[in-house]
This record gives sequence, C-alpha cells and structure tokens, in this order.
Amino acid sequence: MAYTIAEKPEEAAAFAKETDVNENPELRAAFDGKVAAEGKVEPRDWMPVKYRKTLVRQISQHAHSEYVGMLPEGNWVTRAPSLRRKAVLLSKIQDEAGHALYLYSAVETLGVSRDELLDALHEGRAKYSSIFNYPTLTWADIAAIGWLVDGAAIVNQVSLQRCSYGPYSRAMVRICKEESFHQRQGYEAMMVMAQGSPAQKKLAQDALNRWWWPSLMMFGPSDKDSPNSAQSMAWRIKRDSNDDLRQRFVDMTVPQADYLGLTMPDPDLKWNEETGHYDFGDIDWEEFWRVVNGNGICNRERLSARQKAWDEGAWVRDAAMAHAEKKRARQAQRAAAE
Ligand code: BYC
Repeated sequence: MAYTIAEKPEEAAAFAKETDVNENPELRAAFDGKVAAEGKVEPRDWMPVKYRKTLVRQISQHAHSEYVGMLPEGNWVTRAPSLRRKAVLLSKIQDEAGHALYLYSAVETLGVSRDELLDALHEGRAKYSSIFNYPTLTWADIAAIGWLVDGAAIVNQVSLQRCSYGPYSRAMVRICKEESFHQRQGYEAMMVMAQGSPAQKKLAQDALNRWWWPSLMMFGPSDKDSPNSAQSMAWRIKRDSNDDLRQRFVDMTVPQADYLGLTMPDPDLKWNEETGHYDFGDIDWEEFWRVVNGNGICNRERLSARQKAWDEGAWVRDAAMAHAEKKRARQAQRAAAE
C-alpha cells in the first residue's frame, strides 16, 4: 500500500481524537494517573484501546526487526575470518532470535497471537527496521553492524527501558545488556580492521560509508514528520523524540570514528560550540521511505528468506505439537489410573 507522510498526521489526529467505546472515566483517570506517576501498566490493567494498538504496532515492528535482523549477519556465518569471530557471530545472531522471542511474547500479553504477527510479516503487511534491507557485502559490514546498528539500537532502547508498559520495558532491560556486548564486539572488530593493512582499512572505511546514513535513518522520520511521536510520548511509550535520539547517537559515535582514524561520510558534519552537539547533513528521506515501503535493495530477499524458513520449519512445529499432545494424553492417562 502506498504511504505518504502527508496523509499520516491527519490519520494520527483522527486516531488521537477517537474515544474508546464504553470508556469508563474512572478507569481512564486511574490509567492516566499511573502513567503520570511513572508507574508501569501491566497486561491485566485496563488501558485505552489506542494505547494497546500503539504498543502492538511498535513492539511487533521491533520484534520483526530482531527477527529479520538475523539475516544480514547470517550471510557471513560460513565466511567469518576465524573460529573466534564465527563463534561470536553465531552467539550474537542467537541473541537476536532471543530478543525477537521476548518481544513477540510481550505483544502476546496484549492479546495478539504470534501466528497473526508472523502472517502479517510474511504477507508484507508489517513493518520492520529499514536498516535490515541493506546488503552485507564484506566482513567489515558485520563489524559496522555491531558498531553502528547495535549502537543506534542501544541509544533507542536504553530510552525505551522507561516505557510505561511493563513487559516491554522489562524486555528492554535485558536486551540492552546484550546489545551493549554486541556493540563492543563490533567496535573491536572495526578497530582491528581500521588498524590493519591498507586493504583492511579501506574495507572498514567503505563499510562506514555505506552504513552511516542508514543507521541515522533507524531513528525514524524527523519529529515534524513523525505522526506517532506526540501521542506515544504523552503515554510514555516513547521517552525521547526521534531527533533527540538521533542527535545523541551522532554525538556518541563521531569521537569513536575519530579514534578509529576513519572519516565520516558527511562533509557537513562539524562540532557546534554553541549547541554543544555535532551538526550533520541532510538525511535522504526519499531513500528512507523507499526502503520502508518495500523497495530497498534487499526487501524482497529478506521477506522471501523469512517465508522460506517458516515453510521449511513446518515439520518442526508439527512435531513439537504432536509431542506436546502425546505428553498431555499420557499425563491424562496416568492421572485417570491413579
Ligand atoms: N524503519 O511516527 P514514527 C536491532 C515507521 S533491531 C522502518 O516516528 P514511531 C538489531 C514507523 O513504524 C532494533 N519503519 O513512528 C537486530 C511508522 O509507521 P506506522 C529495532 C520505520 O513508532 C538485529 C512510520 O514510519 N528497533 O537492534 O513513533 C541485529 C512513522 O514513524 C522506521 C526498534 O524497533 C524505520 N527505521 O517511531 C542487529 C525500536 N522509522 O507504524 C540489531 C522500537 C519509523 O505508523 N521502535 N518507521 O505505519 C521505536 O522506537 C519506534 O517505533 C521508532 C519509530 C523510533 C522506530
């Protein structure tokens, strides 16, 4: 379906104005009070229909991102340059699968089944992070993903640890611990390449050139073009704006690139003494929307890889269900005999 930014603010305004059918003012006041007091909303608490919808939207997109995010890295498992690198990459990818599981479970607490979520992904109806639609051409791309992509993810997710929805916020605490290891191993791998032979340094610089701008796009559209931010921040689902988080990432990452002796691919990047932040060049929002709308370099490949894995895993799911059924029948038989 075509998506235009211009349509979105209207949709968002209509969404915020709608009131829940049969909304009870006392329950609503209790919910608002809890959110204002930094309390956590739990699955069995009453919540506005739109709060639930927003959580399902954001957390499911996040889960799909972790799930699809295994693919660009999976591309290098058989070609990692050493046994150590291979073992680290394998466990990092397993961590991403674990993150997807925590997040799909968090969505299930909101009353949506995992099958529904995966159907939406496989049929191309669900969004996942734009970043995973770029190819991993060289080993340096794997290092750059750890350093930049996981680095950007941490900045976003540290903020989400304070999300008002309990299960999401708790999932974020655990995920952040693992992401921080991912970021460090990526930076270490990048350092080895940046300080290696001229050919290795060239690969490192090339990976930085290709991953820098897509990493900035991970934070989403500018605040002025972000239809969901205002309501999500009012409900304390999001705690910082897209632009604030993006700026935090830039400020954190530029000195790291300097330390590596690499050059940021942005001629407009410079320290601003007055603001105490780095100024940076314009993001190519056309590219961003193209990728978000399914027309990035790897969108089709990613979805067909996920669909194939799902189809080929059918016998495993069937076997697990048959085993669970047998176990249940055996237990019932034993209970009847006692
Ligand atoms: N890509 O109103 P906005 C990882 C969509 S995985 C695609 O600002 P919101 C890792 C947005 O969904 C980490 N779509 O939205 C894994 C919305 O569309 P709908 C992934 C994007 O939700 C493996 C529309 O654009 N992290 O770390 O307020 C290996 C308008 O945007 C993107 C998360 O998912 C994008 N980049 O804010 C290595 C974090 N940006 O739904 C690493 C959780 C925006 O209205 N998510 N859109 O049709 C969030 O924090 C927020 O959802 C966002 C967007 C900041 C991403």
